[in-house]
Amino acid sequence: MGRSIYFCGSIQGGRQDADLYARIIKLLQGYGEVLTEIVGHAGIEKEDMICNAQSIYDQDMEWLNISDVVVAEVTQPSHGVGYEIGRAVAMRKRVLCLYRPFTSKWLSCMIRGAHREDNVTVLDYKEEDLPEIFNDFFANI
Ligand code: 6IA
Repeated sequence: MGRSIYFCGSIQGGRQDADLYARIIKLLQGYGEVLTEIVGHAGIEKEDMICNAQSIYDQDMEWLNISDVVVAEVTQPSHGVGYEIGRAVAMRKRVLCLYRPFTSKWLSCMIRGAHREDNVTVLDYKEEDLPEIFNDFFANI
């Protein structure tokens, strides 16, 4: 069995980076099964978001629980992504947070400051760096 990867990206927080999420998910699929493929889906509209929040929450928490590793794109601020990262840290998961510094968005100290050598990695990146970042990251897992 390959790895289970939980990918986090903004949904209700704003879909500006949805195409980037889809490209990241494609790369991650080279390293395991991405449980949260929906995060990269194009065309999620506001109407789709009027949904059964509790069942989505329960499903996502189950996936987070069984995942081997969590990868989060954190440039677009999102309550859900921050929550998922906090829960993943509490579960002692290996977490990789990816932030693009060359935008107008500021990264929360609660994400930046969670960086630890052993389990939480917070990286500034450019998209072209991702293949090398993922190669290095997954080589140690
Ligand atoms: O607060 P946000 O919505 O931006 O939080 C985004 C994060 O929460 C993502 O990493 C997802 O794992 C999770 N999440 C938030 N909303 C959903 C969702 N909505 N489906 C699955 N995971 C979600 C339903 C959309 C669908 C009906 C098209």
